[in-house]
Amino acid sequence: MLKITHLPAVALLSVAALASCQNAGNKTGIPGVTRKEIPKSKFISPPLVTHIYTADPSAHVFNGKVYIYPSHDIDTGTPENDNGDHFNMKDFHALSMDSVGGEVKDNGVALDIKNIPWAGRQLWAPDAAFEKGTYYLYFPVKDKQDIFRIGVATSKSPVGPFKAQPKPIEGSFSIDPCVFKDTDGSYYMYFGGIWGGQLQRWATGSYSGPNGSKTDLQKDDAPALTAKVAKLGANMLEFSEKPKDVIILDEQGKPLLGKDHDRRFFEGSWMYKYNNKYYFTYSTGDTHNLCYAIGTSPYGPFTYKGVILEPVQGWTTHHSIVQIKDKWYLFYHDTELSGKTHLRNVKVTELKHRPDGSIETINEFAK
Ligand code: FUB
Repeated sequence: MLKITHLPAVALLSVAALASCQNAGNKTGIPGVTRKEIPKSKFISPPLVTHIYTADPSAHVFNGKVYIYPSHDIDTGTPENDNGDHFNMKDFHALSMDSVGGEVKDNGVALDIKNIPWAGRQLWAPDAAFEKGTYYLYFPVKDKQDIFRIGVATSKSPVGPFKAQPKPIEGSFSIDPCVFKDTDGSYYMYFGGIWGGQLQRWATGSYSGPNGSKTDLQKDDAPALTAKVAKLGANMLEFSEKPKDVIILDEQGKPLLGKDHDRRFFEGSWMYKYNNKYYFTYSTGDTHNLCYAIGTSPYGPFTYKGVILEPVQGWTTHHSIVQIKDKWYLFYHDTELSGKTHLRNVKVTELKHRPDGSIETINEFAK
C-alpha cells in the first residue's frame, strides 16, 4: 500500500512501455487507458475486466457459479503516502462467470460506503460467504475515528445489493478479512495487515492510538506481528471468541521474526484446505511475495513452505485460491492496465499442487 520501492526490472520496463502508449486506440472503457500496445506476452494472464479497476479478488463458487468479490479501485486524487491513503475506494462490485475463461459479468454496485452507517473512508479488500440462504459480505473500512474495523453486510443474492449491519463486528480491527468454512461447517475469519492496515497499533492487545510506529515496530529479532483468527458465531455476524495469533513457524519450528521480510506476514490472508491440511496463504507486503504455510488445525501453527506468486507489477499483491471443478486457481491482481500502484486489475491463473502437497511457484511474467 506504499510507494513503489521495489519492482522487478521487467515490471519497470512494462510500466515505461505502458506510459508511452496511453493515446492509442482499442479503448478499455477507462478514460485514457488503452490496451493496444500493451505487450501481452509479458503477462501469463489478461485482466478479467477492463472497464473498471479491481483488486484483492476473493473468489468463491456459490451454487456452481464463480463469484469474485474485489476491491473497486478509483482515482480520487488523494496523494500517495505511507498510510495507503491513495487507496480511497468507495464501493464494491461483484463479478461473476460461469467458468474460468468465460465471459466475466460486472453485476453493478453491491455495497456503497454511503450505506454503511459507521464508515468513514477507504473500503478495502472484502470477502464473502454463503450460509443457510444468506450471502455475507465482509469488508474493512475506516470508522469515523479513522480506525480500520471489519464490517459485514447481508443479501439474499450473491451479487447484492448488500445491507450493512449498523455497527462493525464487535472486537474487530485492522483489514483484509478472509472467511473460511471448514469441512465440519465451522467458519473462521482470518484478518489483519501491518503498516497502513494498522495491525501494529493493536500489538499490546488494545488500541495504542495513531501515533505509534507506522511499520512493524522495528523489533527485528522478536517474533513478527502476524494475522489474527477468530471463529465466527452461528449468526455469521460476530466473533464467538477473542481473536488469536496465526503463528507461522520456520523450518526449525521457531516463529518467523520481524526482520524476515521475505517470509513474515504483512496482509492479505487466505485460507483453504487441501488433502486435509490447512493452507494459510498471505502477502509479505514490502517484499511483494505471496507465500504459504501449512498446518493441521485452522488455528495453526503453520509451517512456512514457500512462495506461491513472485512479485507482480505493482506494489501490492493480494489473492484468493479456490477449487473450480477439478482444478485449483489463483486469483490475484497487478497493475497491467494503469501502471499505477492504486489502480489495479484482477486476474486468474491455474495453481498446481505437487504430489507432496507443495505448490508450484508462479511468475506472472514467465510463460
Ligand atoms: O486494496 C487495499 C489494500 O491493498 C488491501 O487491503 C491490501 O491487501 C492491499 O492489496
